[in-house]
Amino acid sequence: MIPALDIDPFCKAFFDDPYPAHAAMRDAGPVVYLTQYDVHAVARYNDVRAMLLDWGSYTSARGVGISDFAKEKPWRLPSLLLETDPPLHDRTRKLMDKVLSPAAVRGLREAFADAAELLIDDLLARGTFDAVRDLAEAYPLTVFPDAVGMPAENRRFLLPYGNMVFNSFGPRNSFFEAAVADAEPVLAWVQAQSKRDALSTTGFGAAIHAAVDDGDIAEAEAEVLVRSLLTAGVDTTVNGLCAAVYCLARFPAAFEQLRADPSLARAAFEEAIRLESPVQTFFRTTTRDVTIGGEMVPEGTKILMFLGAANRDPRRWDQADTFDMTRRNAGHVGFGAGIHACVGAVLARMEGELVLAALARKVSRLEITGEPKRRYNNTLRGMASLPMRMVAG
Ligand code: OVM
Repeated sequence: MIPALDIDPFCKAFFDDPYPAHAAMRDAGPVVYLTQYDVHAVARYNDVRAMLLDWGSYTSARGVGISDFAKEKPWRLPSLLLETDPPLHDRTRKLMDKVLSPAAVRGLREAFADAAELLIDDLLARGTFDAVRDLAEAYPLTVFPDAVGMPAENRRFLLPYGNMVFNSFGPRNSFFEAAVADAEPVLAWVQAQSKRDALSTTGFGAAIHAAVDDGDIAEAEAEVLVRSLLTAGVDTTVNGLCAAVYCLARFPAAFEQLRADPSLARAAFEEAIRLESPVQTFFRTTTRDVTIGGEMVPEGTKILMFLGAANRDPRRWDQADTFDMTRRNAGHVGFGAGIHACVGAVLARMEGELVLAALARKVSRLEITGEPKRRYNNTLRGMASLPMRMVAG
């Protein structure tokens, strides 16, 4: 028997405190049925990881949201990376792996480091600020569009666009409706920015379009792949940085540890990703009758993977709910796993490392000075506002 639970993982109360519900799903069994949405779910580390690795049994091509592309028209043209299986996936992924390679990312390191230093100096001069708007959003919104080769105008549109797409993986609830209320200009802008002529001749965007000349992909495909960068390259990092700053501000001993050894910056960012899991969930769809922990789940079933619950599963992690930047956190699924594992992780980790290293070297005190406000999104976990004071030293 697969346990049936009436948990709603797409409502305000759940987003405010998902952890009791995560535990209830993990403890109920390896696979559960969520009555409110007629979907199955996995929340234990081992089952989430196994599902991420078995793309043959759990397809992404029917969408990685609650909507089944075999039954409903997709909300937007499907991604050629995220919402595909091999062999198409492998062709596009190979190109994106090359565009976002460690060597390509390394070439940006100095510019990204300078931007991080400048940002923290500026925030120290101000003293008080909002760590969401002025730090977590400000940094990726500067460095990432530059790296893609985008023009300077309207870059903030990347935030509402990410908010729309990540909400669209959930049900058509009030969060989704609010996010798409004024979609038209943002969608038009994103589409325009994906075109070759809109992008500089250097940068990730140009590198994707160059593959058209080599005959590797079609022009229209290049535009959809650039769109993937614009979709997944900002909001995710914003919430990762927000998670890291929020952790360091709440755990002063951890911040002291980081100040004493700024080379822990990379590990601190990684631990924040494990603990807060900015991308909380994705769906898969079964391609055949499968067994999960001895329970049969039929072909064509939507299964919700709780990455955030897996990353705090006490079956896998000691002191799972504690922020500990010295723990061995390799193997967390905050960036996914398997063929769809985050293609931009090298870049995201560098951004996190550089911002946290600048904080560690320049700041002596991090203090939350007002009520943190949560941002509600069907997929992303993050904050809308985090009032903060920083002291130099
Ligand atoms: C894409 C895409 C969109 C959202 C998320 C994502 C986390 C990728 O358009 O390819 O990965």
